[in-house]
Amino acid sequence: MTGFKDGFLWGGAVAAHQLEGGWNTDGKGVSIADVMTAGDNETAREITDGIIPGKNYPNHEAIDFYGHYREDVKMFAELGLKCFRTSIAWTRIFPNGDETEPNEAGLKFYDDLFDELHKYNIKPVITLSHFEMPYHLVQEYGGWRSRKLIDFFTKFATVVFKRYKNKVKYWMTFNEINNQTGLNEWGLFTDSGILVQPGEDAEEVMYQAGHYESVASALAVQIGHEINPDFQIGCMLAMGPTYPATPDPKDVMKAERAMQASYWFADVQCKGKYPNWLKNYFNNKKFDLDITLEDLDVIKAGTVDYIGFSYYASHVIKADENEPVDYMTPMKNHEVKNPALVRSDWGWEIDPIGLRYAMNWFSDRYDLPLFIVENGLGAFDKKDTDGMIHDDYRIDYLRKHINQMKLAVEYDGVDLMGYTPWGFIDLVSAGTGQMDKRYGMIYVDKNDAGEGTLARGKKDSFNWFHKVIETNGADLS
Ligand code: P53
Repeated sequence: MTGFKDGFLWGGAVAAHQLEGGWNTDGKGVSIADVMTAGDNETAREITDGIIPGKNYPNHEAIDFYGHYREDVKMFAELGLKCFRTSIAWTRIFPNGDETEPNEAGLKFYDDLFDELHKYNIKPVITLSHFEMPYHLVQEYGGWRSRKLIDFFTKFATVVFKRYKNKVKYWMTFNEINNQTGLNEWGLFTDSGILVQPGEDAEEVMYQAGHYESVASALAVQIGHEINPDFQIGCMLAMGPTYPATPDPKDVMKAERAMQASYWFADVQCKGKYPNWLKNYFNNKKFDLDITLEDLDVIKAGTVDYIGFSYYASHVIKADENEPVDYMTPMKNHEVKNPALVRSDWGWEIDPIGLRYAMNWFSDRYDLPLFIVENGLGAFDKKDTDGMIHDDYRIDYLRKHINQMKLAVEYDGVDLMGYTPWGFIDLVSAGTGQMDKRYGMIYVDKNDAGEGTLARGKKDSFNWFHKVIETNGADLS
């Protein structure tokens, strides 16, 4: 017996652009992921002006799930998954984003995929927008700078809600909608299709886009519930708690500011209103934002059913003596290492207790069910002399996180719907575009240079996670 409820959604998570490949197959349009090159730990992914021949675009082929999904789903069933989180590539349904009619071949692909999942009693959990909006909407409308995007997005949402109303129950609107609050080029592009132009205030642009997305998300929640009242529609936030570097109240306040600056999206999507600090901040900054009273009513009426979130790492922040404690002083200039923690090969601080902390933080504030829709360790895997990958480091990471998750459920009374480790089948990293930053329990034979047979294989973590699911989390050994 564990505290995990009957029907707990043990699963695995991916996103369309990171595994499907088939980037221009069956009428699919170019997405923003299709114009991002491969990088690595030191080199940022380049966002090119359209597709430039000769450049390496890892998402174009990815792991060709588009061509392998039947055999892959069979393996997911063998793993014991109760659910499978993926996204619907917007560009398969509306290749440019602003068409009047959807692309039937794209709709058909997801019909087939969902049927295949249901064959094995695996429930699809679907993100509507996961870093893969149509590139045409960037070129033509400047991405989410434009209010028109609300119509394009809700049209897309309506089409897929109707089409899959009997095949999908669990939905999320925008993946990691709060990534853009870091104001870096990557987050603004992947979340909102925005490249900040000279003379623009990145912060103001981000708040405008974030507002339109909040309205679009709230409309989608309302539309979805009308189409099928049984739908469970959540938000999706990147959760990485920020701790103060010391008990100095300046550091504590700085950490509080960092949390506010990132999780205002949760207030908007869960409580249906902007937090007071942010309303004042908009005024103090004299931002000229298009936020109407009607929008605020929409936001109020379209609150989510649950909080989906990713959790990988925590952060530590240190106040600067010479600077006011402001909301948007860039995190990266003030982030310090946590001496209590060790880091992954990519420098992400491994903090299982932080997951319990995050669950308490969300649960106390919003009193909604939680769904951990991403968690995992990106690592270099090496084949042993027996040709197998003995990824005990990954098992150790997952075990420690599940243990904390258990404590949050059993002792803290957190209402948890499920747990879907990220990239349980190796795929293209969103941040770096690498294949060799692996999260998988299923190995895929392909490297950073794009070489490999694409053959699938089981790592040790596969059998371990199978047992965890089978015992509903009782046996983590
Ligand atoms: P990668 C940064 C911080 C937190 C979550 O990330 C992030 C990122 C992106 O780097 O993204 C989520 O692949 C995202 C997934 C992504 C995964 O975390 O950079 O929802 O698409 O792949 C892991 O190691």
